[in-house]
Amino acid sequence: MKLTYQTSAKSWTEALPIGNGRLGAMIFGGVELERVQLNEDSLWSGSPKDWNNPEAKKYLPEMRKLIFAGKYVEADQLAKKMMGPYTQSYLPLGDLLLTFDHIGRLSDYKRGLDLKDGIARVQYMIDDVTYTREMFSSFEDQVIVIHLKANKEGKLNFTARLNSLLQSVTESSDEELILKGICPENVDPNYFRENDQPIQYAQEETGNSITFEGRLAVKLEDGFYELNDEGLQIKQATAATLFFSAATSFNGYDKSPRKEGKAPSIAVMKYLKDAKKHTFEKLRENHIRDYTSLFNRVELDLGPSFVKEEISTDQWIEQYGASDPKLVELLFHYGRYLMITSSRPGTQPANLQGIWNDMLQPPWSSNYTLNINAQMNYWPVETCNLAECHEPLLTFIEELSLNGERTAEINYGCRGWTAHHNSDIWRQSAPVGAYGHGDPVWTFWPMAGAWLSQHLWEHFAFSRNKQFLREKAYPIMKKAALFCIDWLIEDEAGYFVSAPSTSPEHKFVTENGKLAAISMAATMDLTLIWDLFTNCIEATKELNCDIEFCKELEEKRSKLFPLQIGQYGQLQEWIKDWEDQEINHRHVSHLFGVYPGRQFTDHETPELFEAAKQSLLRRGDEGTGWSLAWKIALWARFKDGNRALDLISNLLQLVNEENKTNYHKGGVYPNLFDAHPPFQIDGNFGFVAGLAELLLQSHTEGIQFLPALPDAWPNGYVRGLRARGSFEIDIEWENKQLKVVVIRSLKGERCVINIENSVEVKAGESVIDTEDIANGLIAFSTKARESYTIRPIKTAAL
Ligand code: FUC
Repeated sequence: MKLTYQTSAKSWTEALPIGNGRLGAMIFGGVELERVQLNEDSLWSGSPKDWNNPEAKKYLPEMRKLIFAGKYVEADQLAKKMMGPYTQSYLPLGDLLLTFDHIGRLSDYKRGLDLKDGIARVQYMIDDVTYTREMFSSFEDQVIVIHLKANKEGKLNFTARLNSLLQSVTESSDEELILKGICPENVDPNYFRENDQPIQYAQEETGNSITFEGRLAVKLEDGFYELNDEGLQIKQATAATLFFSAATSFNGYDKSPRKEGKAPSIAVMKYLKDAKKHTFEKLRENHIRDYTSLFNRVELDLGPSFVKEEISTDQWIEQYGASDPKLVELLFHYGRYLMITSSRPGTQPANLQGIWNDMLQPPWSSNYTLNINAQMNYWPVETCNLAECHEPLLTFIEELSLNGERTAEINYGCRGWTAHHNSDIWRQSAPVGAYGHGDPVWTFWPMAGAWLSQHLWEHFAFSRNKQFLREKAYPIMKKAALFCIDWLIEDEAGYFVSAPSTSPEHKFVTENGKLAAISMAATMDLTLIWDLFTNCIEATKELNCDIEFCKELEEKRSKLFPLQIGQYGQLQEWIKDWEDQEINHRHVSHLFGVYPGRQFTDHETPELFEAAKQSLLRRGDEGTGWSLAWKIALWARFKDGNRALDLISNLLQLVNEENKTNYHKGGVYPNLFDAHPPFQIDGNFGFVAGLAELLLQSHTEGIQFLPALPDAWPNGYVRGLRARGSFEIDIEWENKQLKVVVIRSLKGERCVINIENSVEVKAGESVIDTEDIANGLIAFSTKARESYTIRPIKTAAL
């Protein structure tokens, strides 16, 4: 449950993250110089703007003609006229630098992050004085707290400074060091190099960008401090508590952060004033109570560790990787930690780097990438019992859908809402690409609304909260479906196809040997639309509403262009059996229907399920971080735990800053951040989801326990996972056999389990009636808040 190291961090991916969903920091743990790199989740470049492109509508009929005539390369060219601008960037707030007046011999250095209490610690000795630091970002008190201590009186002497890469100044009040600044009006993505000034500021008076403020205060138990505009000096103290908080003028995705912005000072001063009323111990207690209320919900034991001696986390990864079950557990718990620290109700959703970023032009703008990455971030939240952490994404979807209604109308003349490959804090919904710079293989993809809507449905499926479904989820899902209804067109045979259509980021080889992105009815479109229509159909039945609309969806779903199996036995990625641009391409978009979708199962669609497995085999076991994570989840659905563990081994390889050259080879950094490379947090979250999927699945009728347990984990338990139907589940196994399952029913729904053995189900001490239904499914009624124990019954033969 701990990440530990014997030296301070030399690079950012060795530093340790703390966060409260909004305020994040990376802690380097230096002895003479401690760097605490700071983030605030609403610190972005830009402001609301119109990115829709009315020209797109004009070109759509011509585009469709080209596609139906098989002129795909020409279609790609035309798509360049249908783009909008790139999104804005997530920005770094600054650094808190602590310079210590240490004179003497350094010994016994260690630093770490304890996942049990969400606190980062540094400890070392200078001669005979022991220095300790404890650091956390408190959700309850909205401050970053740093407690520093020397074990000899008056030995704590240091200076604290604040600085930022953004346009900013530092000043001081009576009690606080203040950092004030403004964000650029525009920051180009780092792959777009056509502007002399990729980072543009406006004059103070004319600007419309976000402004921000950070404040640092101190509370001393003894000694004294001096404060001026340069810094805060602590002298002859024994213990000190630093409080840092920050806020921005961001006031909603559709409001000018200048003219209609919030006043950052007011919020920050209040956070500090309130926090300073508490002792350090009280703040720590508040933090631990809040953090553990989420973190302690899930427990996991995959078997004993091979490591007996103390080992630093990076060496542990390097020497053992996934062969050590305890390291796999650590990566799992770390992913849950990262979710709790980067996404809490009321915050922005976790972006490509969660909330941690130290660059003005971070990779891919550290934005929301909607053709896999943002969704993957949220794959583990429902299964791993962190449903509250889903809230920022669900609110993001709602806001995006409002902008996306205008994009649907202006760009395509369609009803409903659409969004494309990228978004940002302003909820950009139109295609990106700087009006022709981007490649349609990624810019042109109007299916983000369909995919994101799955999250609304899943939040309902796991919670069974009908009010949420009625008031929040279904209206947005319905509008996403309306867009798809209008977007689909009938082909000559009467099937519905999407056109233009791409399979995210992967091109095919045309009949004349050219590479092209755009065609029609790519498998991913069809499976996303199937998923959305199916979820909407089920929603209308749950809510007993929209009978006619439900019929229309059923009718359209049955006439979606049929999915096909290609020459290699693979599930075809495109409408024709074209060769791949890259056989090992990192995206596996056409397998959406296996995971996270539910269209292909061994029982309902055995042939397509098998073909999907062939596709995955053809793609191979390599990939970027998130690609490996997706494959883990896919192998879980294919019930091959050993193959999934091979992929986990690929993911649990150490990537150092020096060997990040191989773009397609994932891994983890010394701080266990997932490496695309570069750092991208989706792989951390996708891995958590994939691991949970090895142990519990509930996407088909009948909850499955241990559907894909690897042979290497013969004994173990998992507690507190969640299944659809609002059940919380503990599973214990021995010699690869199910030993006991405990199901806590949260809403009193009927429970259906899918289990090979015959079982006995007990509520308390009494055996309850179960009903055998077809296909090895067993059902029983439950009462809300009651627990049910399921034990396999040993038959005579056993
Ligand atoms: C998509 C992926 C890349 C990367 C980027 C953020 O474009 O294809 O691999 O993850 O998002």
